[in-house]
Amino acid sequence: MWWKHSVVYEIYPRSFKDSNNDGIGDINGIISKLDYLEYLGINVIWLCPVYPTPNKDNGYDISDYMNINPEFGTLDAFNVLIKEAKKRGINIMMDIVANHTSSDHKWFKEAKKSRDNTYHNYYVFKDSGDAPPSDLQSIFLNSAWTYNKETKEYYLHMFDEDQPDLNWHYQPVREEIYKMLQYWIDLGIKGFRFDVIDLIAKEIDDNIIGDGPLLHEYIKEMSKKVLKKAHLITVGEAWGATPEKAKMYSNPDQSEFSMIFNFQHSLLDQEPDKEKWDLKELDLLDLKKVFNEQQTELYNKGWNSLFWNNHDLPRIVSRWGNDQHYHIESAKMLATLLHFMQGTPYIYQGEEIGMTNNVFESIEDYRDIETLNMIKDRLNKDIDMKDILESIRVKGRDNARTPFQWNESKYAGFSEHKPWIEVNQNYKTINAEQQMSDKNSILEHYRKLISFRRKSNYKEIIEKGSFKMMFNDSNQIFAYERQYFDQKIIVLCNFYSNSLQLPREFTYNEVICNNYEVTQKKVSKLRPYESIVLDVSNQ
Ligand code: TEU
Ligand code: CA
Repeated sequence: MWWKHSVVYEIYPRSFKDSNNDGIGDINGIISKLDYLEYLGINVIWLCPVYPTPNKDNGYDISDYMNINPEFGTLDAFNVLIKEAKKRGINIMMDIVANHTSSDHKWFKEAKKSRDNTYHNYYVFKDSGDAPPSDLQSIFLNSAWTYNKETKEYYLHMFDEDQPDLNWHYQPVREEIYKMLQYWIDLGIKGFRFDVIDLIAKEIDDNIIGDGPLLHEYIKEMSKKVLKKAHLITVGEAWGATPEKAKMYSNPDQSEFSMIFNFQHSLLDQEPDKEKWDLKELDLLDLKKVFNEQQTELYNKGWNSLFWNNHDLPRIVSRWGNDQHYHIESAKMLATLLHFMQGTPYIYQGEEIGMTNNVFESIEDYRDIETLNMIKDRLNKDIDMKDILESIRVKGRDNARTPFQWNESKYAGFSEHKPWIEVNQNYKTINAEQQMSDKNSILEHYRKLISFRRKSNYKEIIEKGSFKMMFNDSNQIFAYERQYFDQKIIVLCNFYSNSLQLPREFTYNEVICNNYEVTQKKVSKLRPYESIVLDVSNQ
C-alpha cells in the first residue's frame, strides 16, 4: 500500500501558476513547477477540479466530467502533466465531484425538460405544488430546493442552486460515474479525492442527508467495479466523520477507500451545533482528544489522513499558529506535530512556505460563493457587518485561494497579469524562491519532514509505530511518543507563545527534528512554539 508512506500536495490550479498571463492559474503553469514539487519531495498531487465548469463554485460545479476546462488548458496539456509528473515520481490524484453536477451539465439540461426525459431520474425532483417539499437549507445557506418551471417540480441542491444533486439511488447514474472514473484511470492517473462522499446516499424523504443507509454499499460497489483493481490512492471527504466511521471507509481489506478526511479537529474553533462562522477559541485539550482517538482507534484497523489545510480552510499558521510574532517557529511546530503521526499527510499549496490568511480590504475583493452567500444571509439576520467581516477574516475560504507566492516580483511571480483574486501583500517576505536559499526556512523544514516519512531510517516507525499521547492533561503541551520494536521517538510541542517547564526532563540519543537550536544534553523546557523530536530508544 504505497500510499502509507506517501505525502500528498494539494493544488488549487486557479491560484497555483499562470503560464499564459490571463491572471488564472493553469495546467502548463503546474508543469512548469514540477521541479519545485520534486525538490519538495512529495509523490502525489491532489489536483482540484480541472473539468469544464461555469465557475459558480470554482470548478466544484462540473459541466463535463471527461474533459478539461479550457481556462486551464487542454487534454493534451493534461496528458503532458501526467507524463512529466511520472518522470519525477509524482502521481496525479483527481478530484471527483459526484454528489452533484453543474446545472450546465447536459444531463441536467435534459433532465429539467420533462418528467419522462431519459435523464430526469438522474437528479432529485419533487412535485410539491407551489411550495418547496421541505424547509431543508443548503450548505450555502439558501433553500436546498429550486423550482423548475418546465416540469412544475422542485429539484434538490445541497450547495448552490446551480449544483443540482445527482440521484445515486438510480443505477444508471452510478454506471456513468464508474465509466468516468475508468476514463481517467486509463489516462494514467493514480488516485481520486471524492467530494462530500458522505452525502451521496441521501434519503431525502426520510430527511437523511449524510451517512445514508446505502452509502457504504455504493462505495463498495464503486471500489469493486473500478477502484480496487487499479491500486490507487483514494480519499473521501466526510465532514460528518468520526474514527468509528473512518474505520469503515478505510477498512484494511480495501473494500472502500484508502482513507478519508475526518474534519473533527477542524470544527473545534466553532460553537458546537452552530455554523463555522460562529467563532470559539480552540481548547488544546479538545484537539489532543480528537487526534488521540483518531490515532489509537485506527491503529491496525484503518488509516488516517493528516491535514491542517485545504482550499476550504483558513491557513493554519494564521488560524492556530502565530503569524505575527512567531511565524516561522509556529509554522514549523504545527507541521512537526502533524507529520510524525501515523497516516498520509496532505500539504496544501503555500502551507510549506507558511503562507498566511489574507486581509481583504473590501467585500468586492471576495470571490467565494460560500462567503458571498454568508454575507447576504447574515445581513438579512441583522448581524453587524463588523462581526461578519471578522468571521470571514478568520474562516473565509478565500484566505486559502490567494495566488501562490513564488517570488518577490509583481503578483508574486504567479502571473504577469492582474490575478483573478488579489495577491497577499506579504509576498515580498513570504515566497518560495527566498526560502529555497534559506536552510532554516519553513520550506526546508517541510522537506525534512517529508524525507523522514519517505526515505529515512525513521520511515518504519513513522508509518507503523504505535502512538501514545503524553501529558494528556496539559493545555499547552502537545506531546506524544511513537514506538516500533526497540525504536522509540517522542514529539514535544509547545502550542503557545509562553515558554514552559516540562513535567519531567528527557535525555536522548539524537535530536531528529527541531525548530530552535538544541544544545543541552537534557531537554526540560520548551521555548515559544518550540517543537523537538527526540530519539529516546532504550533511554
Ligand atoms: O466542500 C464540502 C463542504 O461542505 C465545505 O465547503 C464546507 O461546507 C465548508 O466550506 C468548510 O469551510 C466540498 C469542496 O471541498 C468545496 O470546495 C465545495 O464548495 C463543496 O464541496 C461543494 O462541491
Ligand atoms: Ca492562465
